[in-house]
Amino acid sequence: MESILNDRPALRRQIGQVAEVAGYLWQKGWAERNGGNITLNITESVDDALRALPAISEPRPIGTTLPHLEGCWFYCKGTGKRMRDLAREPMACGSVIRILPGCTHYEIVADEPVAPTSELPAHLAVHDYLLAKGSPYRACLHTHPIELVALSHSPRWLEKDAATRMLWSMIPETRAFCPRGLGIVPYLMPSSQALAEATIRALDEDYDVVMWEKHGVLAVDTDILNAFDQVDVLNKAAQIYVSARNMGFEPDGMTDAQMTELRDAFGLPK
Ligand code: 2HA
Ligand code: ZN
Repeated sequence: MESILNDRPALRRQIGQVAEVAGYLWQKGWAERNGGNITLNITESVDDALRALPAISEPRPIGTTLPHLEGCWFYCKGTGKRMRDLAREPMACGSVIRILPGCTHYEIVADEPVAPTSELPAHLAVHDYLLAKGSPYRACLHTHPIELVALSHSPRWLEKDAATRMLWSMIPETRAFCPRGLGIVPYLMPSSQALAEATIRALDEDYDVVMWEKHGVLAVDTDILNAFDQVDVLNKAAQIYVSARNMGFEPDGMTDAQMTELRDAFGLPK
């Protein structure tokens, strides 16, 4: 089949990682129906032949101006598409788009005219923010991890860094592998510009993973596997907390001294 992935091993590998993660999301029960979305900044894998391809859609508005996305290309999960299908057919359940000059519109380039994710405003705003600060992060993941979303239903865990401290203290790896913790975004309408703006503010407080209250998380990292891993270690910690509560007790958590020792031993940023 004709695909822009043919004869482009770097791009094929990146999209293959998206498909791999989509399968994990489904298996974990974090991607009911069309839940969750993934975008990948693939600009560095775009060659002249790809740049020369005509669009397969009309220009579509982003809804805002994102000046750092000039010349950028993205793989985006398609709106309404299921992660479990994307795991098998990433180019039928997502598409490659390019940002048009002026950074107010995009167009779909390949392989099929699949409309990008409903959370495109938040995802593109995040990529714009990452480029503006010179970050090496190129992947953005939104998913609905069960235990983390459950935590966000209690005001106790919406206090700044309350969930971060509890999750870090459940098992040492959590702090080592999600070293910036969990930022909090108060409930806002899905797909809204307000949610996009609040997400950027939360990331800018120095988090790689942020909780959208009573909805899900958004995570950023160098590639999609690393973004997934950060959410996975946080949710594992939440599951340990839930298990202890189900056994009838509030878990002690590691002590402050043990946590500080870990931070210093691993040279962690917080
Ligand atoms: O794409 O999860 O938040 C489906 C969603 C929107
Ligand atoms: Zn969602």
